[in-house]
Amino acid sequence: MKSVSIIGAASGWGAKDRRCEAGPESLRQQGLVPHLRQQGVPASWELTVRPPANHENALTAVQALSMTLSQATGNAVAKGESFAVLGGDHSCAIGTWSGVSQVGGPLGLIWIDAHMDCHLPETSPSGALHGMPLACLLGLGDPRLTAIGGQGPKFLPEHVVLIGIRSFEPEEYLLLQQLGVKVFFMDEVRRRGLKKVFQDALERVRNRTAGFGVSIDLDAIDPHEAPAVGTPVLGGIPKGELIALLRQIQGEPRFRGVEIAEYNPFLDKGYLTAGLIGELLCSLFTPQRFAHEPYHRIGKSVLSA
Ligand code: 6HN
Ligand code: MN
Ligand code: MN
Ligand code: MN
Repeated sequence: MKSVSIIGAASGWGAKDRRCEAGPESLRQQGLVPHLRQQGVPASWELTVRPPANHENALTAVQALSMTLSQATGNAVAKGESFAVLGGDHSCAIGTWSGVSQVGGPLGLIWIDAHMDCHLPETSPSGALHGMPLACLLGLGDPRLTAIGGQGPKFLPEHVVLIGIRSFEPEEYLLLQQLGVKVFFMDEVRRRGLKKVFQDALERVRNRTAGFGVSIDLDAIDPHEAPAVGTPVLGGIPKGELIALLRQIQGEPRFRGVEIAEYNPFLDKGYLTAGLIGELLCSLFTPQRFAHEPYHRIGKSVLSA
């Protein structure tokens, strides 16, 4: 089985609340890697990428971090490893997927989020860069960000699917519609069930691609179960349903890796969100023969050891 390269993305400059930059280090200290290993996942912490100390502004911070991150994910995939990028605000997606898209043929992407993250600098209400990464990956936005990993779009619109959307501005939806990107709103997830929606999503990202990845913004999940996010939106995906479906991807040879973004340890309640991150990773990477143990118990034992 492929080894799993864990890459921390300590990005906070893309969000209003910068404290999510502490997310990766907190997960590491909570014993995430020993836990994964205990669950049979051949994981190791490869590196944590950080913004340079002396950047001019949020954009140059995100640009520099994304460039380093794109090299890290590109290297992991080129070596035949799986990867898990742990953020950090969701602007890290620019780096993660720009890197992966450089290796092999066309790539598919499942974007699981409460938001569309498809603003241009001109349409963004907040100016926050974590509201723009998907537009950048589709080739639109500030040229300093769209040029990372090579000029131009990193995905074809028909190979990108969004799931769980319930908060967006009209301009980003218009953009996605014009491009022809499929959006599964939370309404549809509730009406048809996540299982059916996920099947449709997998079909799209597997169709005429060499591989696919999954980007999970933790705010896609209901805030009762994933409280440690900067932009919570009620009425999200139940974590149990998502975990059950991610388990289907486990062992799939064309699955390249995952990104889990927006973890802000200062907003966590006990081990709730950290534990969820452990469970999400186990659902994707634990070989079926291993028993699945709740992460929070392990986290505590590691901390008190
Ligand atoms: N995220 N659409 C809002 C904005 O300010 O652009 C919210 C973006 C949230 C982004 O959660 O990754
Ligand atoms: Mn979001
Ligand atoms: Mn997001
Ligand atoms: Mn677990």
